[in-house]
Amino acid sequence: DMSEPLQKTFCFPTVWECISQDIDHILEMQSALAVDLGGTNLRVAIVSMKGKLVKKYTQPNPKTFEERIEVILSMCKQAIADAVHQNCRVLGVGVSTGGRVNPKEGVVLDSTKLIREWAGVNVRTPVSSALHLPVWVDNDGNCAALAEKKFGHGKGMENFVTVITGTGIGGGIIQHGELIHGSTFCAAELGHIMVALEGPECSCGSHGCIEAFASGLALQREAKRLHDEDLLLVEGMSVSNKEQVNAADLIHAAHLGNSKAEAVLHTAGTALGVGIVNILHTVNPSLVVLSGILAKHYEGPVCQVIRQRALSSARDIRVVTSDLEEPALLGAASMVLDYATRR
Ligand code: BMX
Ligand code: MG
Ligand code: CA
Ligand code: ZN
Repeated sequence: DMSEPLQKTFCFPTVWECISQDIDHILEMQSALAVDLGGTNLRVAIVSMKGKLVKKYTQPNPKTFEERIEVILSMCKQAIADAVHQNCRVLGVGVSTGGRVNPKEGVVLDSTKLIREWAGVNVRTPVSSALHLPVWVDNDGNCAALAEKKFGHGKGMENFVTVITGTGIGGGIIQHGELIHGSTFCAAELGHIMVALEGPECSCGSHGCIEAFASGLALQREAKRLHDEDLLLVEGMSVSNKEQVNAADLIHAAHLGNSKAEAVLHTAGTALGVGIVNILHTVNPSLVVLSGILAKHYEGPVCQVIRQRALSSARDIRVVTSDLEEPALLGAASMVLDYATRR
């Protein structure tokens, strides 16, 4: 019998193995460009179908409209060129941005002073016509929620909320598996939930918003204030440049036992916690995902405030810190990956 040795020498893959390897190969190649416009940075990334950040680019977010569009386009062109070398086929561009966004039109309706010259701006048209790719746009907090839903703790969850702390505070609400945008695309601006009648001034022009207590910018403001009053530095601590004192220095000081810094962080965590209790009493989600650099510092205080101040039916909520590297970018990419591959 001749077939015996032949079978032993070659190991033929089954038809099914061939097909699934093919599919894997295609999935690997398909990717999205993600753009994230924040109060400080403009970031672009190549993101694979599986949510892998293949390559990331960062620039300061320019202060003028024209320069911003110019930088977006040049960063995207660079990323498209690099994607070719990485064997990635770019299906489209997803844009995550601070501000109120009409995602149907790809228009930023208005923004706080964190992003100047960014009101009544059509982002889709210039990006799409320069790059010859379809473009999706949504608010950054909303994008963060989409990322949690597709790749993070929100997988398979019908009702959850995310709060992302960066320069400001962004939010996203998933209800019945979908984002809530509201009647004028201003829903889920969770950073501007107010928790004090006479609180610190917010970048939106109001007072007492959770963003004015607990954002990166708010902590930086407090760190600078303490430093100006010679109350920030404790033994074992130094800052190289007084202009660059920031939230990290405040956290460092608190960990070294600076009680003033601890008090600032405690107020910030409490304000955020009270804001989140308000969210629980509005949409009653089953999960809250905290993300951004400060999330792990806030998880404890937020849980404590919920235990103390939420109605008992809302108290058993799960609060977790995101395990995603870049929720806003991943969510921007998910708009492309979900819609561009829909049949
Ligand atoms: C501000 C507001 C939100 C945004 C949030 C987080 C603007 C320009 N921004 O509250 O729309 O979600 O900041 O943004 O109106 P980031 O700057 O922290 O990324
Ligand atoms: Mg951001
Ligand atoms: Ca939002
Ligand atoms: Zn505000």
